[in-house]
Amino acid sequence: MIINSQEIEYRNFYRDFIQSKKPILIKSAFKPNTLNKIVTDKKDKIKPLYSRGAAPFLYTYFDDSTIRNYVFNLPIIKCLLDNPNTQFREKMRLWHHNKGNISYFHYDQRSTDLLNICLSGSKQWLLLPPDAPLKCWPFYNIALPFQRKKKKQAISLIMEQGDLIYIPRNWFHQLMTLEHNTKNINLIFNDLTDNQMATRERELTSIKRLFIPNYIYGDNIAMLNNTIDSVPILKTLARLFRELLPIFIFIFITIIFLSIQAVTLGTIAINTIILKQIS
Ligand SMILES: O=C(O)CCC(=O)C(=O)O
Ligand SMILES: [Fe+2]
Repeated sequence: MIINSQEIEYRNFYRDFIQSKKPILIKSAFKPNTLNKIVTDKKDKIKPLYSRGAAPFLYTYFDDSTIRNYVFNLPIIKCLLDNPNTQFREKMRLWHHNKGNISYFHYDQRSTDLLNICLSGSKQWLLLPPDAPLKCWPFYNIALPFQRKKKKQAISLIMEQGDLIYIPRNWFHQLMTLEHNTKNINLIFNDLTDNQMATRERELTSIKRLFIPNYIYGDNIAMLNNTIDSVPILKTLARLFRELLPIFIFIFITIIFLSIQAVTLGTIAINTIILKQIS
């Protein structure tokens, strides 16, 4: 799970980790100072994701050729980029957090694998595999609170300046920032040899297809789009029902609660009027 950059053969990175979908933290994968300086110089041009828990809610990608050239030419990334089996998204995301920030448990949508490099500071990653999925908010990729027993089983990795982490598609991750001024850049890509999609992700996309017939999933990877086509309509409808059920229950409980409040207030008002009339 943790390896030193000297111990890794970049040529075999795809075969050993990406194809076998094994997360890995590579210590001292790059020299962070030059990149950190480029990013700092450009801080007015690229928009980092600052806020607490920003990860799940904001998807602000930035596009900057100087940063892209630098990042995509780091030997380990270049090796993957040159591999015909990977399809990288050119835009990246920059996270800029202070100590204590938490990006809560979520998985990255669109079945993308992700690489994340740390420019400054440090973060703790908690990882849970897709075969032990957390329950998420309806129609969303963010885990519901609680589920403590499962969350306790997460693997913990500490990422420091100069480290790179690889997280395979559909793995749940939560990040806690350990130092002020922690910056990390996230790159995503699809492994074109891999047509596995998490069941819920596939069914959620199939629901989208019901409403938007030409909906294209993710970065238009044919293999994944074909997989979605094969979801039976009954499974799609069952998923729709399962996602809507908690919303209906919530609305139902709210209506009952408000009705009880209204009846109680009404009774109090009537009693007050009667008491006034008696006296
Ligand atoms: O750094 C963070 O807080 C969030 C990173 C993340 O979720 C990602 O790279 O996918
Ligand atoms: Fe993420």
